[in-house]
Amino acid sequence: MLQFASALLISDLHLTPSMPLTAQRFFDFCEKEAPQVEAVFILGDLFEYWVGDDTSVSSPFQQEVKRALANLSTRTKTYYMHGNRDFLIGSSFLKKSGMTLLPEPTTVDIAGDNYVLCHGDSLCTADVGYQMFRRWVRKSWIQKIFLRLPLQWRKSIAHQLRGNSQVQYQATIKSANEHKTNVTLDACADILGMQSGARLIHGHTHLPAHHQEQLREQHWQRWVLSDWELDHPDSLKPRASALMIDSGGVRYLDLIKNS
Ligand SMILES: [Mn+2]
Repeated sequence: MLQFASALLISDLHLTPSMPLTAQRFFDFCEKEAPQVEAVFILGDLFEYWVGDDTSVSSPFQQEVKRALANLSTRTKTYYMHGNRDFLIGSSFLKKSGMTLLPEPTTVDIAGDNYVLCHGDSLCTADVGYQMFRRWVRKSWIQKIFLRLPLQWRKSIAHQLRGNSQVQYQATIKSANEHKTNVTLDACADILGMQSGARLIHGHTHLPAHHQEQLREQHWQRWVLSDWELDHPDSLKPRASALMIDSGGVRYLDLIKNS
C-alpha cells in the first residue's frame, strides 16, 4: 500500500478557460501549498470536460495546466483519479503531466491511517439512470469509438451531456429529491468492505463536510471535498478548499482565506 507522511487532496476544480480565477488559484496551489506535502491527490473532475488527449495539443489552456502539473510532479508525488467529466484523460496526458493514475477505489496510508479514495459518482447509487449511463461510458470499446470521432463531434456530444446533467441536477434539487444526487450509506458501506472505523474520502457531490456514519454493525468517517468556484462570486459563494492530512490530523484548508 502507498504510504505518506502528509498529503493534500482536491477534486472538482472543473478547470476551463472561461474560469480564469479558478485556474489561477490552481496554478498558485501547485506553487505554494502542494509542494509542502509528500503527496497530492486529485480525485477527479480536474477539468470541466475532456474529449481526448489529442485535443490538449491544440489548447493553450490545457498546455498551461499540463505545465503546472509537470512542474508540481517534480517536487511532490502527484496522483490522479478519473472523475465523471474527465475520465477520458489517457496515458499520453498523464505521462506529459507527470501524474500517476490511481484505480478507483484506492486505499492509501497517510500519517498512519488508512483512507479509501474515490471520485464519488459511483457512490450515488440512488440515481439508477446515471449508474446505467456510467457503466456504458466506462466500457473501453465505447471509449475507443468515441475517441475516433472528429473533434467537433466529440465536443458537441460532451456539451450535450453536460447540459443534460445540469438540467437534471437542478430539477433534482428543486424536487426535494436531492438524495438522488448524493451518496448512499449502502454504497459507502460496500466500498469500505467490512472494516469498521474506516475512513472514506471523495468529491463529486460538492457538499464538503466531515461525517460520522453507520449502517448496521459498520461505522466509518467520511470527508467530502469541495468544488472550486472563484469566477462567479455574484451568483454563488466563492469556494476552494483542499483536505490536508498529516500528523496533526485531518482538516480543510480554505484556499480563499489563505491566498
Ligand atoms: Mn464529478
